[in-house]
Amino acid sequence: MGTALVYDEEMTRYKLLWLDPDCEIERPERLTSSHEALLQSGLATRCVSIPVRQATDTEILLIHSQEYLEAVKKTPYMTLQDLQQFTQLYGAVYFHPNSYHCATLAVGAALQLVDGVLTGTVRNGIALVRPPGHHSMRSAASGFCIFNNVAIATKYAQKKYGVQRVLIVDWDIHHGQGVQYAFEDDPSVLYFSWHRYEHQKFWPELRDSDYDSVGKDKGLGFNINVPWNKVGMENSDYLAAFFHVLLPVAYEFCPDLVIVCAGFDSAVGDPEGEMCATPDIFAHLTHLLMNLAGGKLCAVLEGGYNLTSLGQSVCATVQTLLGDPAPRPADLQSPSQSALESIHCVRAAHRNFWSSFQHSPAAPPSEVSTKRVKREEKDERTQRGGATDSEDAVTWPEPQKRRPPPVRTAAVIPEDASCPDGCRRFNISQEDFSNDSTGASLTALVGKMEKNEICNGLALVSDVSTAMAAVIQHASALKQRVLVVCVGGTRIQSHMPEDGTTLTVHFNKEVLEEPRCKYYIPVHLKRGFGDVSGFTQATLGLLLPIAYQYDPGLVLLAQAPSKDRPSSSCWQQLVGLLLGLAQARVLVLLREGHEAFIGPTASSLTGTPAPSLGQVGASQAEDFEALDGLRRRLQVDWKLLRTSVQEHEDEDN
Ligand code: X5A
Ligand code: ZN
Repeated sequence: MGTALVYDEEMTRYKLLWLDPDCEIERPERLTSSHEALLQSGLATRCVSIPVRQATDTEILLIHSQEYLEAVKKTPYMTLQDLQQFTQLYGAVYFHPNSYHCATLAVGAALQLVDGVLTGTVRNGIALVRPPGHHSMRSAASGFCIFNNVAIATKYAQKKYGVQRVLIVDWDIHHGQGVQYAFEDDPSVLYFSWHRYEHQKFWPELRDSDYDSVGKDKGLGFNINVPWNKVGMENSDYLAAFFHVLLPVAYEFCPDLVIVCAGFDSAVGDPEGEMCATPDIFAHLTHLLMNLAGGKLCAVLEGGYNLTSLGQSVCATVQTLLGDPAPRPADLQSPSQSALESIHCVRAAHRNFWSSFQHSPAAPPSEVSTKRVKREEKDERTQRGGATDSEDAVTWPEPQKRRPPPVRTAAVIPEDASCPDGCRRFNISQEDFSNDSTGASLTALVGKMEKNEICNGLALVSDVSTAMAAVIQHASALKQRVLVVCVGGTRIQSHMPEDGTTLTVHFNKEVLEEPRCKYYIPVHLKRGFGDVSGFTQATLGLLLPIAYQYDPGLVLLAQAPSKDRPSSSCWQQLVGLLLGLAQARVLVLLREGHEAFIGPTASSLTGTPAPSLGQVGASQAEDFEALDGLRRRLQVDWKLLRTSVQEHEDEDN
């Protein structure tokens, strides 16, 4: 199952024909250089090329009005003067005689991608298109956009394939108001957008882009806006928005298809966004979406105006779609105060619509409201000494090369057990499968993972504690931080070091324990692992933020003996999400007697998207409340757990 690349040079054949400082950044080179970056890095040849086509009138009319379509259709025959005049009808957009043709190809490219993914020709893919689409409305062009590629693709997927729920993730730095307007009363489409807002001072300066636009009528709750009120947002701000807003809702929504409005003007160096997130972050944003909808993900290019940053970001996204391990999310800071204010406000605005937020404080305290800052306040950009005049001054480190190991998944299993699909059998002693040889095999395996010869692995062991101790000892000799995720069991037997060389998160149903130290975190799930919503809440809102901040070099996932086991789809989600850490160096320990988990574990480790969990209903209040309480206690140490600005709690410790 491959990754589609939908691209055609024809979409580079239009440009701005007159002077307009607002529009000059939208240039043909955006596409040529992104495509060139994919060719140079060798990623393009690994993708399945899918040709573009022109969208039909009927398809364009899924979103746009007849009058608007007819008007745009006349532009190829206009004089330069007429084109300029026509352009004046709209905001921040330009027309060229070839714009209409390219706009039909951009829509057609998105539709071809949807076809590829929904027929199963490919698992996922990206469409590199111009013009972008997310600003265009039923009867209006806007912000370089003519037809709304993603909105049309969404309707098309629903109509042609009977897809029920579509999640649109708009990580472009502008608000896709066109997408919001197209679906704001439609509960079958969940639209999430973050965007530079600056209390309505940033283009398109709409009141509708704020966090309190939550959808209308039947679509109440299905429109989620995260307004960024300051420039300079970083990786941790974006991840916090994913962990604490998008992902809990997305899992609850359970989409059948994910479409990304993949604008890369949200990355560092972009003259429009002026944000500080690095291109690598798109590897993680992509990864975090790849276990939704059974992996059916279509990315459609929107903005992105710094050609270097754009090329790197496109490559980070495509390489992740292809299944290569993401780079380590090094040095994550606390989300900024301003980002936390926004996240707090969004969660509060949606608390009645999504069970994950039901314990969020009701209304943002007035001093935390993002409306607090008066609009006439001094411009942030000049205050920060940011990139007002020279965008070229912004630099960032070259992204690290991602070199996937030659072997993806090793399996340490008894001789008589058959090797799961896609795995390489890895036993030190083939003849004698005893405890000792298992230990030796495990340490040898960890050594090979460290040397980048094998990416990840699973092992069937007779005693999980002993195996765990052996792995931890060996890993610490290699000076690797180890994240231990233990599911089930009563208490971790082996004595874990508490110096930060390992971090243990222990999900269990049986015992209620207090965290012993910053590096031992027991998570009590009263209702057990059968409770899908409690499990996802704990994984998304607690485990992942801590794990990303800890940034392990190795992840050890162990299933301890327990009567209560997670469903295999929960387990696969957990494995899939953990693969975003430690460059996918994940070692899974399964206990003899749990052979049924070998297949699903292997499938996830080899990169198969986890099956959907189904629409996640509300968990019993007590679990959510307990998890929220734990999250609040731990956020002193683990700042990526924060969902709001802290007044005094921080200083308590
Ligand atoms: C697709 C996109 C931006 C328009 C900016 C107008 N449009 N100032 O990024
Ligand atoms: Zn944009």
